[in-house]
Amino acid sequence: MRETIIGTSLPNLLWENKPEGLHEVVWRYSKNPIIGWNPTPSGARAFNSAVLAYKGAFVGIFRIDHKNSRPLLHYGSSEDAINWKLEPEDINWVDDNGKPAPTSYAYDPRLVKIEDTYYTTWCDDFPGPSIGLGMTRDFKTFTRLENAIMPFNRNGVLFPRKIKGLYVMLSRPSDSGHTPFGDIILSYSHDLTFWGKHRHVMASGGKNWWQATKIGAGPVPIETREGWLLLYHGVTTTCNGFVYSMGAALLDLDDPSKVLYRTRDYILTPEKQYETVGFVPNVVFPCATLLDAETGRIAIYYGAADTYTAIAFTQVDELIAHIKSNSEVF
Ligand code: BMA
Repeated sequence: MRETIIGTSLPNLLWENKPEGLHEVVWRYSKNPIIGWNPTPSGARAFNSAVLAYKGAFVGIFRIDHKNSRPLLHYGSSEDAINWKLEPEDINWVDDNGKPAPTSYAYDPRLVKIEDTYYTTWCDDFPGPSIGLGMTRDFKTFTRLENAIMPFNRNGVLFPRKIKGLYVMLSRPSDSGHTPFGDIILSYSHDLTFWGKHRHVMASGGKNWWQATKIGAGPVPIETREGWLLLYHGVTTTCNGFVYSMGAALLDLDDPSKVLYRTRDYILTPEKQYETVGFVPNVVFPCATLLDAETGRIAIYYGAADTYTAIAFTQVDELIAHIKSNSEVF
C-alpha cells in the first residue's frame, strides 16, 4: 500500500499505463471520448459530469444538455465506468416532504460521499447561477437541500469530509453570464444550510496566462498525506473566446484556504479533436475522479468541448512530485 491517497482501494478502477515516451503527467484514455452526441432520446450532449464507485460498480450524475439547449441532471450507472446507462428522464428531485422540487436548469454536477450520505452540488437557477445542493442515500430518492451559495456563483465543490467539525465547500463567485473573472473561495458550514467563514483560496490572473481570466474548482479534492489535491480549471481569453485547461494544487489539510503548491503550467489543455471541436470548442472541464489508494492511480472524468465525456489518467505520487517541482503560488 503506497498510502499517499488517504482513502480506499478500488481494484476495478479503469486504467491504462502512460504511453511510452510521453512527458506529460496526465495522459488521455485511448478510447476517448466515452460518451458522444445524442446520448439519450431528448439529450444532445452529456459532459462535465460526476461519477463515483458504488456497491462494486459505478454511479454518476450527468449533465445532459437537452435538444431545447437546457441542461439538466440525469442519473447514470455502469459496471465498468466506461459504458454508461444514462436515464432518459432527468432526476426527479423532491423536497424533504417528498414533494416535487424540480430544477429549472442544472449543470456541472459534482458528487461526493460524506459519512453515509451522497451529496451533489451543481450550478442551479436561483434565479441566476447559484450553488444547488442535493442528497441521496440510495440513488433512487434524490432530495434537494437549501441552495448553498446565493447568486452569482458556480463550481461549488464539497470536500469529502468535515474539517475541524465543519463541512467545507469551494466555489467561484461569478456574474450572471459568461463571467470574464473569478477566483476560488472557500466557505464553512455546521449543517450544510448556513455557510460562512469565507476565505479566499486562489486567484486567477498572474503571468501564467492559461489561468489568467478565471479559475474554478474541478473534482472533489483528494485527501493525500501531502495535502488536499485539487484539480481545477483555468481559463484564458483569446480572439476566438475562452480556452479551458486543467491545473493542480495542493492545499493544507487542516486549513484548505492555504495553497501549498500550484502548477505554473497547465497539466491538460484542449489538443484532441474532441476537445477542440464541438458545441463550445477548446474546453477541458474536469468534474470527477475515481481513485485507487492502493496503487495511487487516478482516473479523471472531464467534459470536452461541452459535447463529450472523456477520461484521463495520472498517478498520485508522480502528480504530486510534478506539482511541487513546477509550482508557482501567487
Ligand atoms: C462555463 C460553464 C461550463 C462550460 C464552460 C465552457 O461557464 O458553463 O459548463 O463547460 O463555461 O463553455
